Amino acid sequence: MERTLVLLKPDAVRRGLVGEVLRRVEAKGYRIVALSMREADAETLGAHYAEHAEKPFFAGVVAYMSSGPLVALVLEGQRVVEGFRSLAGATDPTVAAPGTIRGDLARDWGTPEIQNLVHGSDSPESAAREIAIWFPSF
Ligand code: IDP
Ligand code: MG
Repeated sequence: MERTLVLLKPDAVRRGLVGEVLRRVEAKGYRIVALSMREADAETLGAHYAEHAEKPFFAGVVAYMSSGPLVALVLEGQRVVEGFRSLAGATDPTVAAPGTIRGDLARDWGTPEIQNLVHGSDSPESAAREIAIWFPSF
């Protein structure tokens, strides 16, 4: 069975949207097989966003992701990697399609980093790598 790593980012927790996002995931039919609220440290975020380490927005993203508690999840289901990306919508919330998590619930706040409520692994290979970072014993 396929799995994906999802993060409900600190803005989702701050804005009281954890329940709404979990509702959408469960309504879609995916199974939550691990869930943990925590404050992410720099080492975890550096590993998680290693592909973006050289990008100009990297420091801003790390500051955003460590600005408060977040919720890490593992979801399970056929084609869940692709399916959760579809539920989440495009990276930029201003243009993310209505009906998606980012399209319905996120917006541009004028910050240098894009605040978009959720992360979802972009391939089964990324999911395996990211699940090992966030849930090493899983
Ligand atoms: P994704 O989350 O849709 O997979 P990625 O390109 O993997 O998007 O970027 C990771 C995160 O970094 C995004 O979710 C967003 O928070 C932030 N980000 C991505 N691109 C930019 C950008 O061009 N400017 C500012 N922040 C960005
Ligand atoms: Mg990504």
